[in-house]
Amino acid sequence: MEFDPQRLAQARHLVVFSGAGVSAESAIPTFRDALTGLWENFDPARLATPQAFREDPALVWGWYEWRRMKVLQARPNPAHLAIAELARRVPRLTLITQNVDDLHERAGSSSVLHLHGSLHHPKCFACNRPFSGELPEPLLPEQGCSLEPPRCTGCNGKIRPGVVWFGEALPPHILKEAFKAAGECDLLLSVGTSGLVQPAAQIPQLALEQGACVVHINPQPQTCTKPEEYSLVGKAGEILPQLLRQAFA
Ligand code: BV8
Ligand code: ZN
Repeated sequence: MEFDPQRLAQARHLVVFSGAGVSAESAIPTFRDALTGLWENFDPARLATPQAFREDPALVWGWYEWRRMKVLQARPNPAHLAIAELARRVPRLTLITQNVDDLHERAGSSSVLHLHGSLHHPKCFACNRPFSGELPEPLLPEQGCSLEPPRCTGCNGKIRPGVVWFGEALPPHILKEAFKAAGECDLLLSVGTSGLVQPAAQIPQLALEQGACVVHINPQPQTCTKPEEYSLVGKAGEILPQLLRQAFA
């Protein structure tokens, strides 16, 4: 059975749950692809940790500044723009992202729930204060380099990326709001995520369990186990604009 795009037009509360795949067409490497050049021999789940930062702060800070540079050079793609347009078309939309870039915001989305934090809000590794200084525009070589992190003006501790590392808890209030939306929505679009990382990967399952319709949008076909679960195989930047045309033309 095919997914009927009219369900988008009939949605009462739509949740969009996005992963790195939604930024892929903005040339932002997905989490696994981000390990090239200097970092190509690192396992992301090992580099995106407090231990790695403790061991070699310049290596980790350099990786995040390289990724932030990629984001500053990037532009939102049709997938981000379609999601921002959806919010203007349905009665209620909750946007939950695993991404640490600000491309949803730059496409016009607001109140984005960042489950894994953001590249754009660095904070102090020692006292947790937000970094009050100005980060210079990162001009790193394409293959990347180590970069000493700036210091906290409050306690002189090392500044770290404002992201949630493996082994760190997700922001409780954001996770609670995301679970609540998944628990009460009638339609959830899961866009560009491999669903490997916990607890974020529970979001589509929670929606399915309470009877919502869940649609996966990914070039990799997703296994659908429930009657109300669909897999649209393709790029988000192509499928989402097409769904909008079919639903709201
Ligand atoms: C926690 C921020 C507890 C950092 C990220 C077993 C062993 C060890 C650990 C665990 C385990 N089981 C669970 C865990 C815990 C661990 C975990 O899940 N590990 C995984 C590896 C198994 N989880 C945690 O540690 C979490 N914290 O559990 O804390 C706790 C509780 C209380 C108190 C203290 C502690 C924290 C997880 C958050 C980690 N941080 N990001 C950073 O970005 O550097 S996760 C990071 O990886 C991304 O945010 C993303 O969410 C995730 C995966 O990245 P990608 O693979 O790039 O992206 P994605 O999965 O979205 O895949 C890309 C998809 O896009 C693909 O499917 C591809 O086909 C598709 N695609 C490609 N092109 C397109 C496309 N789709 C559409 N259109 C296209 N054009
Ligand atoms: Zn500090």
